[in-house]
Order: sequence, then C-alpha cells, then structure tokens
Amino acid sequence: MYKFVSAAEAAALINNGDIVGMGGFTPAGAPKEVPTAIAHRAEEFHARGEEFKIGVYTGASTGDSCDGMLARAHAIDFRTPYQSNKDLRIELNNQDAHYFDMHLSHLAQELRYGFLPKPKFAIIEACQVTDDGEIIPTAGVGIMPTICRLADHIIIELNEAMPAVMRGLHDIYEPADPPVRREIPIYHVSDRIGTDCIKVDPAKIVAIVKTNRPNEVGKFTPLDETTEKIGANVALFLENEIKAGRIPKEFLPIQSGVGNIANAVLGAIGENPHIPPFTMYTEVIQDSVVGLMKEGRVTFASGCSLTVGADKLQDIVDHIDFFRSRIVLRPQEISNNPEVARRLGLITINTALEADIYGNINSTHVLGTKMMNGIGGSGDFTRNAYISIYTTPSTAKGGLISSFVPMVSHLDHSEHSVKVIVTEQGIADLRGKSPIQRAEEIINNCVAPEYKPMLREYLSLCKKAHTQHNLALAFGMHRQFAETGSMLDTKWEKFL
Ligand code: 0RQ
Repeated sequence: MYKFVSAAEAAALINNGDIVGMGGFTPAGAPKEVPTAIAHRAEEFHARGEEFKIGVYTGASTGDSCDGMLARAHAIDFRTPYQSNKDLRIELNNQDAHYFDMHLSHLAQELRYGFLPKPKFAIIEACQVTDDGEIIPTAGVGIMPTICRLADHIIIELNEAMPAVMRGLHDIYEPADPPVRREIPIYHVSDRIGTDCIKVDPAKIVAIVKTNRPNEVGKFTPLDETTEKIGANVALFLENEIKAGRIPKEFLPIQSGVGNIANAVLGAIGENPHIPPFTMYTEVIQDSVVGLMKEGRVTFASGCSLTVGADKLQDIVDHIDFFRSRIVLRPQEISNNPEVARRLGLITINTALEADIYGNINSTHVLGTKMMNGIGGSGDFTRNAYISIYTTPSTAKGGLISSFVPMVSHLDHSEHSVKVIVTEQGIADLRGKSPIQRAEEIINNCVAPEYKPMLREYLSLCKKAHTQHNLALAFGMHRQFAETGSMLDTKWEKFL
C-alpha cells in the first residue's frame, strides 16, 4: 500500500521554500539518501539560475549526507537547533544560512506552541513501518514524534542495515502542553512511560525509500595525556564527593556530553573502584558506555541516541535482549527534560570552549564570533543538575590560546549554574564562593602555568568591586590573539 520510490523521486516532492524536519539525533538515525537527493535537486535548480533553499529542523547534528551535502549545495535557508558539520559551519558563519542555536529540549515544544513555522515534511529513518502506521525509529529519536504529527507528509528511509529487532529500545512520549501539562512520570532512569513506536496516519506516509547505509558516526581520537588527566580528575572529584557524603553512596545518574573528553571522562569514572556501578540519564550514548555496560559498570542508560561506531551498534543488535533491558531511547524533550534532570539529581559533565575566571562558560563561539556547533543539550542539563561540571583542556591550539580568560567572549552557561570546572591541571570547586574567591580557585587549580601570572596581573589592574573587571582590558587576551595569533605575549599596558 505504501509507495516505494527512489531517493530522487522522494526529493522531487520537496520544493523551494519548504520546511523539513529530519529524524534522528546526531548522525545516529539521521536520514541520508533523501537529503543527499534534495542537495542534488538544489544544485540542478541553481544551475538553471533558479532559487532552491529549504528550512531544516533536526534533532541535533546529522551526518555528512544530510548537513554536509545540503550545505555544499547552498540549499539551507534556516537551520536549528545544533550542528557540527564543517561545511555547514562555513555557510552559517558566512550568513549564507540562518542558524538559531536552541536548547535541544525546547525545539519540539516550540514547534507545537507555534513559535516556529511547522514543517511541511518529516523525513525520517526507520527500521520498520507497519501497514497501520507504526514507525520504529533506529539509533536516534530526536524530534521525530512531534515532526511526524505536525508535518503534512512523511517520507521514510527504511534502513535494512538497522534490523527490526530494534523495536523495544525506544520509549515514545510527547508531553501535553500548558496549561494542562503534568509532571513527566519518570522517577527512575529506566522508567518507560510511552509506546515502543511512533503512530501516524498511514495516509501521511507519501514515500518510502529503501536503503542500507550505515550511520556516519565519526571515530574517536585515541586518549592523550591531557584527556586522560581530565578524566582522572573528574573521577577523583566524584570519589571525594562520595567520601564526603555530598553524593549519596549509591551514586546518582550521570549525564555526559559528546566528544573525546566526554568519552575519556566516562572511561575514567568506569575504572574508578570507589565509584559504584552507575546509571546514565543523558542525551548521547557514546561508545564507552557499551563496554561499561558489558562489564556491569553502567547498569542502565537512558538517552536520545546510540551515537556509536558500526561495530558497537552491531554488538548491540547481536545481543539485543541484553541491551534492550539496559537501554532506552527517548525523544529529546524527555531525554533532556529539565524537570526530570532536576528531580533525578543528575551529575552533569559537559565541555567548554572557553571559561572565565569567575566561572562563566562559552560552549559555542570561537573567540566570541564564530559558531562552532551550538549549545546542544548542555544548557538543559547544566542549569538543572545536582552538580554541574565543566571540563576543558587548559589551553587550545598548542598553548597559543588560554581556555581561561578574564571575561568570556560569549556566554552560554553563567556563573550561577556552573559548580565545578576541571582541566588537566586540576579541579576548581566554585560552590559557595564569591567572585574573587572563584577567580583564585580557578587560577590556582585550572589555568595553565604559563597563563597564571597574566590572569593574576589582570586582577591587580581592576578596581575592587563585587565582580572586579577592567572593561578596557577584559578582552585583552582575545585582542592580542587577533593581532598576533597568540595570547601568550599579552601585555596589559598595551590595552590600557
Ligand atoms: O579546534 O579541531 O580546529 O583544533 O575547538 O575543541 O578540544 O577538540 O573539544 O571536540 O570536545 O568539542 C565545546 C565544541 C568541544 C563541544 C565543544 C578549538 C579546538 C578545536 C574543538 P581544532 P576540542 P571537543 C551534549 C552536550 C556544546 C554542546 C554540548 C560542544 C575545537 O563539546 O559542541 O555540550 N559543546 N552538548 O582547538 C578557540 C578556544 C578554544 C578553541 C577549543 N578557547 N578558542 N578555539 N578550541 N577551545 C551533546 C549534544 O548536545 C548533541
């Protein structure tokens, strides 16, 4: 009864100015064939001198066959809420695509509230579609339930590389909207509160494209001395918190961000014998979790996606009964839900690009202006954590940039939400400290040795105040980098 078509035939349904919502979360479960075909369609239009751009909602980042292809074809009018593709980054930093950076838990509800135009098409990946409109997602859920409900038409990539045994991994639940919303009834990370599929009106499914393309999940770079030390410092901090009785001895669920540092941190927590087996309430379930689960160190993981390499995904599929009882994949407004995060008491661990001496965090803008990826879920979790931890190497670009500056050049997470900062140098515990005490704690424990005198001198050039700053100098290190390509030779008197 469904129409099975080629990717090009499905893409031909999409026209200039259409708004599309993509399924999946990170490259996990993101559509691949149809976005690529839309990019080719855009190129054909552009070659004829005709306009072709679409608005794109996603769960988070996608793979290169979606964001990369569409960006290189200059086919994106607007894009939200998160991305991490180098070609798309160029488009949006050139203002060739309009990007608005959103908390990931907000997108689905803002679509329902009508704050953002509703998508005409939902393009999603599934491992199974039944005749009565039950859709089983694959490795990522994202905003799928909402876009499938709001969109006029649904295009499905039926991915035969993702077997139907994945049914049962997902827990699909959309909250009601205010004024009738109730609490999200998740009281333990493993609670299932919804259905195992997305149910749609079959008449809305206008095309199904068969594929067997694997997810485009990147490989981790091997641990180096810096990431290993950061991981060990986070584990040490948590061990000491348990010993001090500030974290209950049965421990609390962990949320951990994406990337190499996050992977190293999880590995270090897993190896620490003083930390008991633990659960995760997080958005992205990364490679290290699979191993930790098999060793019994992670007992349950709730997330929005299995952003793991092909070998790890195969391992999960091969041992599906084991993993189905230990993993649940939820829509991002539930995996990242602030109300649930606060109630479950999450220990949140995310990565900063830049921090300032008072504990404000920049996660998104390189040197204050260029968008890196986006805020992702870091704000959903940080503000509502039991204890929020930020990790960063103390320097970037081989030491030419200090990750710690007098004032962040862009603010994502404020001093009010950030409790602990960890680098390879050590741990800054900011709880219960005034701004000047926080500055001392950060400079003494987290800043690279070569930048400590510079930041202490900065403080000496500020008039005493609650949060002391010298506004003529606050961006002196950034200005020095812009002029010479290094913060190392910053001389404050030059900017006075
Ligand atoms: O650039 O690769 O060109 O050298 O920034 O830095 O150290 O490799 O860190 O890959 O872990 O990413 C914050 C971007 C960190 C990520 C961020 C340069 C550095 C390098 C990357 P090069 P690293 P990572 C849940 C949680 C926001 C969303 C979030 C992120 C590049 O963690 O996107 O937390 N976070 N989501 O050289 C200039 C500085 C710099 C700098 C680093 N101070 N100035 N450049 N770099 N510090 C996940 C989701 O929401 C899906």
